[in-house]
Amino acid sequence: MVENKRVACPLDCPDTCVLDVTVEDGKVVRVDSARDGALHPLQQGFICGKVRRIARHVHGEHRVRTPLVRVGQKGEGRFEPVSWDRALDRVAGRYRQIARDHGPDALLPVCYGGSNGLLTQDAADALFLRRFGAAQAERTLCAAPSGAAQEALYGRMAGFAMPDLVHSRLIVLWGVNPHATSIHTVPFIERALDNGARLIVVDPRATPFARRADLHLAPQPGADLPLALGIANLLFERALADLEFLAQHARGVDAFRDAAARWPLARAATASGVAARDIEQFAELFSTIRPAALRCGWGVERSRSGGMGTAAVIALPAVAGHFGTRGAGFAMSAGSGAWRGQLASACDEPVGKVRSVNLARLGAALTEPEGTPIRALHVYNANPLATFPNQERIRAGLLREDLFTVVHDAVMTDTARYADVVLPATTFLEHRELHRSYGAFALVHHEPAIPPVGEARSNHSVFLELARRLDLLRPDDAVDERDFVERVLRLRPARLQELERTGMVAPDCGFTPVPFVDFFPATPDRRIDLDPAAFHAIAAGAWSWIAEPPTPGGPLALISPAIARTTSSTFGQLFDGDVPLALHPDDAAARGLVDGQAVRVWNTLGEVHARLHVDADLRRGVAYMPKGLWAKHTANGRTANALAPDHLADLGGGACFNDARIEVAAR
Ligand SMILES: Nc1nc2c(c(=O)[nH]1)N[C@H]1C(S)=C(S)[C@@H](COP(=O)(O)OP(=O)(O)OC[C@H]3O[C@@H](n4cnc5c(=O)[nH]c(N)nc54)[C@H](O)[C@@H]3O)O[C@H]1N2
Ligand SMILES: Nc1nc2c(c(=O)[nH]1)N[C@H]1C(S)=C(S)[C@@H](COP(=O)(O)OP(=O)(O)OC[C@H]3O[C@@H](n4cnc5c(=O)[nH]c(N)nc54)[C@H](O)[C@@H]3O)O[C@H]1N2
Ligand SMILES: [Mo]
Repeated sequence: MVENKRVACPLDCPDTCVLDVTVEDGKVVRVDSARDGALHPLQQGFICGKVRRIARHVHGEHRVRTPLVRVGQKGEGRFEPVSWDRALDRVAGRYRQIARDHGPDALLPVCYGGSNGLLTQDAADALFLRRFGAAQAERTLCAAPSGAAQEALYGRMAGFAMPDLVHSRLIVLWGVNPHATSIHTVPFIERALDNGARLIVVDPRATPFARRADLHLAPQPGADLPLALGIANLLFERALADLEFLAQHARGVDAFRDAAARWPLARAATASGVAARDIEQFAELFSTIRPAALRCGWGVERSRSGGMGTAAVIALPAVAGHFGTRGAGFAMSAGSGAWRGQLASACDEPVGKVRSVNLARLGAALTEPEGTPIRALHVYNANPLATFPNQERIRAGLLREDLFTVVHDAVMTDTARYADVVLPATTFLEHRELHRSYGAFALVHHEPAIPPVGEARSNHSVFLELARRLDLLRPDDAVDERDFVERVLRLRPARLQELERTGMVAPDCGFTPVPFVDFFPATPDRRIDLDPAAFHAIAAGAWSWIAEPPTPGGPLALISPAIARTTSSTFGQLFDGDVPLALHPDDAAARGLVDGQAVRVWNTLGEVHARLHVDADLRRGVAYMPKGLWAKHTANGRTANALAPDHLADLGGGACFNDARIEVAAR
């Protein structure tokens, strides 16, 4: 039987596509963009190649189909199938025993961005984990420094709507690579360029848009703060700042101007590695062309000064007064800020007094615990061995014989190979989901398109089963998935009906609201705060920059941004072969290395064996290897995260992937 189903993609991508799924005898045979009805304006009727081919992920050979228990050594990947009852008894039994012997917060949940859905995280999982008393995981792998920066300056105000980029006369792409990470913004930017808009890209490598830009600034990774403050200083110094806008809509302006004044042109140029004349040109374009839109990505935040760096970047549209018209403003997590008062948390269970563990330091938490050691990990929506910094330390932790590791995933990930128990998870095609986009102004809801593959079960079902087995459920608990949906939705009746009818709805401000017209900063006085109190609390002080990463390494900076073939590590099982390490031709020549050569890449944290790709698109002194690779993608099973340090960013306790410093030699 052939059926058509409609679902929405909740994977960790800003674009949130609504999909038409053709199902034949319970199997997915075709996935494409929804074309009629419920489409938000960002999607434009196309989807990425990864999700178009998702049937290989859902039904392919890497799929985990039954619960598994380990029979080999940890990491060996040898397992034996067991029934759900036996697997859950074993997990619940161990959790109970660990709680008794070591306290319940010896259990650490490890959850990150595998699913961004509102039913697959912070819902039944939170109910179970909070009642059990598990440790609290600080989810800092991504968006923690930039989230703190946005909160401090703008109170997590929404950004501009991506489709409105067509109205911009100047577009700034700062630390973002839309061709890989948010492909639906690409046509809007192209249309603006076709209409004569100017483009500035700030990125240590020449991304596809950098090659088309009027101006490409390639700073040293982690040096956005001196660059952005240097630009702000020029704007003030040369009377290019919009003082009227600042007087009306910002506070802390004098303190910010003083901070910027510490970065006169020559000093900003030296510190950022960007030529003084390019900084001047940025200031000139940015102050004279309107409307101007600044899209800040997540490349900026992943370093020691990434919080302040992001804050300085998103302060620039305020200094130049780029708000209040369509096609102007800034955007990061654009749509997230628009739902205030319209969505509630799916779980109102209070968090007890439990220890808190920063996941960006998972390896340290497992190998050098402060206090009682962690005795159990429950991994879901995450593949920490592939995606978290300081891979070797995480591996050492996962190898601990006294650590009980449960991994709940749809496929046999690198992390799952180290598990004691692997539980098969449903994909979003196999469970109900509710998802708020972080790129589009849209909320989507869907029912399963196909029955669970094999014996897969959803996060919802597994956490409730565990809660039941550990006597944590109460008779009056409303724990159906629909009850969780109901608790989340605080929409006005008309919007609720629209969501029920079409599966998608915009927030109250609509699909394409305009900053400073349809909404304002969500700070207490609705002004932009350019001297936030939160910044004064950090050790280095407000608007300060740390020149060098604290973790020593080699002379080259290694960045590891996203690629189009994976979503973080998701879908990594679907391609094989060596993924190269890229170096600038001069850096390769200085080491006597040639394209295609086998190299070893190392620092004090680890070593990766890869092939060399000589790449003139990189800034000199910068090496590149993608994020989200699996062990099988390099010759020695180690990836960029074996070289990524686990010190924390200045704001939000964020991970510092792009602070890796390395050396490269022939192997
Ligand atoms: N070197 C380097 N590393 C990085 C970064 C970097 O810039 N450089 N960036 C970081 C960033 S931006 C992020 S967001 C993180 C992401 O890190 P992770 O969240 O660990 O990575 P993902 O690949 O998104 O998701 C992990 C797993 O979730 C599973 N999953 C999906 N849906 C479900 C579900 O419904 N239930 C269960 N149980 N599992 C599910 C997927 O199958 C996948 O294996 O990685 C970070 N890692
Ligand atoms: N296909 C696909 N789409 C994705 C993802 C994916 O893995 N694959 N991941 C999703 C997730 S979890 C996220 S967080 C977003 C991330 O999406 P993006 O915001 O695009 O972030 P990154 O890929 O980390 O890096 C973007 C750019 O920043 C540059 N960069 C690196 N270091 C610096 C620096 O110090 N300063 C500056 N100015 N630039 C720097 C990199 O060269 C890169 O081109 O994309 C989401 N979308
Ligand atoms: Mo991310």
